Amino acid sequence: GHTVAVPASKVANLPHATAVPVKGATKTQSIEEMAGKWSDFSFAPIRESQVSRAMTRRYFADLDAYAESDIVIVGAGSCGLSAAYCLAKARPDLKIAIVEAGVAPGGGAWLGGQLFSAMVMRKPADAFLRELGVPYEDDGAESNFVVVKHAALFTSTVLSKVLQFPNVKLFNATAVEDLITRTDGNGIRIAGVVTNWTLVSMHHDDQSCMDPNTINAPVIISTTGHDGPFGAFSAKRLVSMGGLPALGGMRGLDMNTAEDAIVKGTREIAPGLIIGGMELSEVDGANRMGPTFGAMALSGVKAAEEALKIFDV
Ligand code: AHZ
Repeated sequence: GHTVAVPASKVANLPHATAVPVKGATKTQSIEEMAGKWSDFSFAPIRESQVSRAMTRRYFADLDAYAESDIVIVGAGSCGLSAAYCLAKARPDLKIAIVEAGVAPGGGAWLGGQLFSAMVMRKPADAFLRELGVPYEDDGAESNFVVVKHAALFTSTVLSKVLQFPNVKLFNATAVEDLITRTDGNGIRIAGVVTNWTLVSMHHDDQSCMDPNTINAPVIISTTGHDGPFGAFSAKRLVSMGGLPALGGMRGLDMNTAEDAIVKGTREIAPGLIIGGMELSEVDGANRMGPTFGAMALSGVKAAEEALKIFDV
């Protein structure tokens, strides 16, 4: 085996040496203290039911707490995660539920484009990278864009920050199947989301009695991406329920036009429903931009701003 010895004097100065104290834990150790002592090694004992309860108790407490949320973000791609970050940071008093159909949050932002690693962000979206503390390369004053060496570095950073906010809960592997609506004299108001396990949503045709669950919230931010197997969900549902006359339909690729249009157009499409990111291209008939992600980050920033306007009323 290969072990790396860390001098004892330095251990206390490493940030990860400060373990979070766990209630009832026998002893808090650093990984450096374990080094070279594997023959005496054993985990603290556990019973299987404790693992079950540790997970289920928290999950059901979250389902209970977030059944009434302040904001639901549908889709945890680059736009949804950017919106979540801004909202959770600005308003620690608001309960923010993120519902993501996939097991893995991040949407299309794990690669920069095709199967390439680097992620391009046009200026001034570099401001959002500085806000997150994501390192990037800038070719200097001549360059109108910056490059993050791997898209996964952006996505994992924004994701880890979002998940650390105490007022955010991510329900992944969970699909939004419908919108909760209220009708008053002024038409339809969106008042929450109807959810189901994604695997259940995929089997409504061959299994019965798999009714969904719900989350009530006065503001929904939908960022489900452009039309595809899961994409543009809320926009399409809004059309089918008569809340929007028709979809504009995403147009062909034009980076310059597309990114400005998505950021500027991010808004409350129907009362209580803000649409951002590439889902918006289906509403407005905007172009796609391909592998440039600045508009996704800044559409998220704007979606958060639009949501807070609703709360400030
Ligand atoms: O799983 C979807 C993905 O993670 C999720 N999602 C879709 N429908 C859902 C539903 N319930 C819950 N009904 C749902 N979750 O939404 C996420 C969308 O992420 P994305 O990366 O596809 O969208 P985005 O708008 O954040 O980023 C778009 C990135 C693109 S596409 C593009 C082009 O095609 O030209 N260019 C860019 C930068």
